[in-house]
Amino acid sequence: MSTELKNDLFIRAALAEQTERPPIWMMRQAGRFMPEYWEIKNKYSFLEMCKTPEIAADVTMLPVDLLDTDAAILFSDILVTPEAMGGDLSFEQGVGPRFSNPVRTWEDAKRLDVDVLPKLKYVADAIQVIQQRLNGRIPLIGFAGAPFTILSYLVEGSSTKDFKNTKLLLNNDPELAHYILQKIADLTVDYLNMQIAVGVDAVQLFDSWASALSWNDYKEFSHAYNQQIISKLNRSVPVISFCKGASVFAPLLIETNPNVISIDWNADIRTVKNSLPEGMAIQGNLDPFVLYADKKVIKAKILNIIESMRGEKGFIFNLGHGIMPDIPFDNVKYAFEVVKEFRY
Ligand code: 1CP
Repeated sequence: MSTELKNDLFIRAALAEQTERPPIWMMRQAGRFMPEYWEIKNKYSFLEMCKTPEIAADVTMLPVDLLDTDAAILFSDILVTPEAMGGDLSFEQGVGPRFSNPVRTWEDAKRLDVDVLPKLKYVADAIQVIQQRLNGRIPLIGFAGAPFTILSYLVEGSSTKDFKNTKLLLNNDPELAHYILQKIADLTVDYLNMQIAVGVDAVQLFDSWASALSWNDYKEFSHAYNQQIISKLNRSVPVISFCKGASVFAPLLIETNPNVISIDWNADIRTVKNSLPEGMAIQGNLDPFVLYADKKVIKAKILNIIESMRGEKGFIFNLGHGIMPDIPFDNVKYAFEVVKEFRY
């Protein structure tokens, strides 16, 4: 963790302290909506970018410099852990991530490697380079994918709309699902604790596809593992638990005892905040599609969220999910300005 931060607004909010305005960063801020990202992306493959610490640091710093964010997020991907486990991963332009060797049988699952930290040394190296570049300017967030979300990519072999193969596995061979989920959970604990040891200032667990599950399946196949992971983390830095579907699953998300829960846009943020135990902070929850709209609308919808949190301790402004690649950069910049000019 950085010894002294020049801007510690994000950390103070994550620790449920009152701040003069909400800190702001955006999920997927280090990405494709920035023309400067494409200048780098056109020269390298996505995995090359993740695996070359200097390039990962360059991309991490793009939104920090261009948008003056209150937190940086490590440029990497949740899929680097399943890749290190043995997944043959590629990212195809316009198609997204693809594993050529999906994991669907016991035989496939037994081959998954869990002793993967040496293979992920490039992440530790990137964190060190980024922290040198940040030089205490703002905190750096590390992250990992939650086991269920990672499982869905390993089983489907790609992005999916209906999670058909994943659900077939959960329903037909829950024992196998649990076997794989436990492997992912174990290495996620090691991976996040490694990021913390190397120097990130906070970590976020991304359970992007939890919303595909019923309440009971979420409890059994997702929540149980997230709870296990968070209980085993080195709590010297704040832990953020993000879940798409948090509007429904918030009571369970709270049970995992993170410092911050990060919610999507379905719920009224004030209502969810009021259901949190003392000392737990909240992050969210603008619908990212608002950022396609006119500036007047962007401003009104941002202010609506911020105003509704007046008097609350521990609020980090963010989107309810990642920013889309074709959102105009100028609109994103404007959203940052609106939040940064606000004072409670
Ligand atoms: O083609 C390209 O340029 C690559 C696009 C890209 C980028 C910029 C991918 C491929 N990943 C990333 C970076 C990334 N991914 C970050 C960097 C830091 C930041 O937030 O700015 C982070 C935190 C992620 C996390 C991630 N990857 C998630 C969880 C967050 C979320 O949005 O739900 C998920 C689900 C992924 C998988 C993934 N990686 C990339 C793609 C295209 C996808 C598929 C998404 C899908 O299945 O719809």
